[in-house]
Amino acid sequence: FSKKESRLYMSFMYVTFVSLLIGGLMGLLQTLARAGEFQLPFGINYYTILTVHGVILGLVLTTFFIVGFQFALLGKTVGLSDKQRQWAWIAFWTMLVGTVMAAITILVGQANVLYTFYAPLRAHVAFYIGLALVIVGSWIAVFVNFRQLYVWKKANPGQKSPLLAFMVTINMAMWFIASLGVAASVLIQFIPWSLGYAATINVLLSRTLFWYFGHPLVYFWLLPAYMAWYAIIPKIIGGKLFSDSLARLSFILLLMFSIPVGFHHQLTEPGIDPTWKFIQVVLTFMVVVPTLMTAFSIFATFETTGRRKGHKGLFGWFKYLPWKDVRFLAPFIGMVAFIPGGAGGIVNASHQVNTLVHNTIWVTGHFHLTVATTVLLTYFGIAYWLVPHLTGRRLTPKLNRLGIIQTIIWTVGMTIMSTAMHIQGLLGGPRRSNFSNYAGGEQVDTWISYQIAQAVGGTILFIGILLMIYIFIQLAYFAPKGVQEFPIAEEEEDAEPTPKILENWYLWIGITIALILFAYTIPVFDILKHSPPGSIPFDWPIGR
Ligand code: HAS
Repeated sequence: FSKKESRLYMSFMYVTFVSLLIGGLMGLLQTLARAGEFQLPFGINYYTILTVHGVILGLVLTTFFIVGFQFALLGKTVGLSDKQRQWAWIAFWTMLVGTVMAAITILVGQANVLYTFYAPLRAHVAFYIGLALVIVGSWIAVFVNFRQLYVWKKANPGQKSPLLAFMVTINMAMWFIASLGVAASVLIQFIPWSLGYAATINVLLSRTLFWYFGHPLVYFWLLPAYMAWYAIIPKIIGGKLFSDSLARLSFILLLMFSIPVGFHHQLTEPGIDPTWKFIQVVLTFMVVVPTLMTAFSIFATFETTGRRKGHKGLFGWFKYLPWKDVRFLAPFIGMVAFIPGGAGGIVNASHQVNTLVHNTIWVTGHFHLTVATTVLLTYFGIAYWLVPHLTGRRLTPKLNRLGIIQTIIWTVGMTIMSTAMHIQGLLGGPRRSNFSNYAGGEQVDTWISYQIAQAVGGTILFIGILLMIYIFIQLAYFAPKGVQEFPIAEEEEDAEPTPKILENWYLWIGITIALILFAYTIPVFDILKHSPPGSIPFDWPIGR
C-alpha cells in the first residue's frame, strides 16, 4: 500500500482499539456491579455504563474495524483511486463525528437507552443525530466499495471478481439493505419524537424496524470473520482455497437469509401474528446452512493442506496445524467457540424454548460467545498481520508469543464468564439488570455464585484487553521495521471454474428483496393498521 492508503486504513484501526479499551472497561465495571461487590462511583447510572459498553463495542468497534478491514481488502484486490480515497476519508470523518456526538450524549446521561435503543426508551435528539451520521458515513463507504469493484470490472471485462472483493460487496449490500430499516426508524420516528414534533411513537414499529436491522447486523459482524476463514487462514497454514464457488455460494445464501429473520428476536412480542413468527423462524434455520457449509470448507482446507504436506493417519493433518502462530490460533479458537455459540443460537431460535431463555442472561452468554469470541478473536487474528503490514513493521516472535498468551487469557476469561451466564440464565437470571435481591425471592439466592464467576471472568477478560492494547501499540509504533505479509490464499489448481451465475447481482439481490417483502409486508401493514400509534408521549423522561 502507499503511505496515504495505509494511513486511511490505520485510522479505522485506531478507533477500533480505543473503543476496545473504553468498552472493555465498562464491561468490567458492569460485572463487578452486578455481583454486588462494587458500587458505581459518583452516582453513575448502571444503564449509562451498559449503554456505553453495548454501543462502543457492538456498534462502534465492529463498524470501524469492518469498514477499515474491507477497504484494505478491496485496496489489495481491486485497488483504490485517489478520488475514492478522498471519499473514504469523508466516510471516516462522518462516522467519527457521529460516534463522538452519540458517545458524549450517552456519557452525560442523556441516552441511557442501550445499544438496541428502540422505544419506549427515549434519548436526547443528539444521540439519534449521531447515529444517523454513523449510518450515512457507512453508506458513503458502501458506495465507495461498490464503485471500486465496478471500476475493476470495467477494466477486466468478463473476468470473475477477486473472491475477497466479491465477499466485501455482499457484506456491504447486506448492510445497506438492513440499515435502511434503522435509518427509517431514526429519521421518521425517533428524531421527530425526541424533538416533540410527533406526539407519540409506535413502539412496536420501532422494535420491528430495529430487529429488521439487528439480525443482519450480527452477520455484518460475522462475515469479515468468514472472509478471513475462507480466504486468509488457508494461506497462513500454507494451503489453498478449498472452493471458490462454495465460498461465494455460502455468502450469497447469507445475504438472502440474514435479513428476513428479525422476528426471532421478537418471539415473545405481542402484536405480531404467530404465523409470521413461524415463517421467520424457518428462514432463521435456513441461515444455519451456509454456516455449516463454512465449517465443512474450513475443515476440508485443513485436511487437504495437512495431507499434501505428508501428514498421515486419521488426524495427523490436525496435529500439525500451525498452533504456535497467533494469526492462526486466535481465529481457530474463534471457530471452536462458534460451536457452543451457534448451538445456543439454535436454542434461541426454537420458538418455544425461546420462552425459557428470552431476556435472561443466557442471551448475553450467547452473544459473548458469538460476537465477543468467534468474531472478536478473528478480528484480533487479522490485526496481528494487518496492523504491522500497514505500519511497515513486523509481528516479531515475542509479539506472537504475547498474542498467544492474549488468546489463552481471552479463552479462559470468556469460558468462565459465558458459562456462568448461560447457567444463570437457565435459572431465570435476568439480563440488563444491576445487582438486586429482588425483594428476597428464593430463586435469587441461586444466582449470586454465577454473578461472582462472571466478575472473575470479566476481570480476566479485562486483563486480556490491556494486553491486546499493548500489542496493538507495539505493532503500530515500536515493532522492528520490516515487511509483514498480507496473506491471501490462491485457488486450488484443479478447481472447477466458478459458475458465472454466482456473480449475477440482479438475481441475488432480487431474491433477497423478494424474501424481505414476503417476510415483512403483511406484518408491517398489520402493525400499522391494528396497533395503536403508541401512548408514549414526546415529553417521556429521557432514559425511561
Ligand atoms: Fe444470535 C440473540 C439466534 C448467531 C449475536 N445473537 C443474539 C444477540 C446477539 C447475537 C448480539 O433466535 C442479542 C441481541 C439482543 O441484544 O437482544 N444467533 C441465532 C442463530 C444463530 C445466531 C440461530 N448471533 C449469532 C452470531 C452472532 C449473534 C453469529 C454475532 C456475531 N440470537 C439468536 C436468537 C436471538 C439471538 C433467536 C434472540 C434471543 C432472545 O430471545 O432475545 C446462527 O447463525 C448460529 C449458526 C451457527 C452454528 C455453528 C456452526 C459452527 C461453526 C464452527 C466451525 C468450527 C470449526 C472448528 C471449523 C450452527 C461454523 C471445529 C474445531 C474442532 C476442534 C471441533
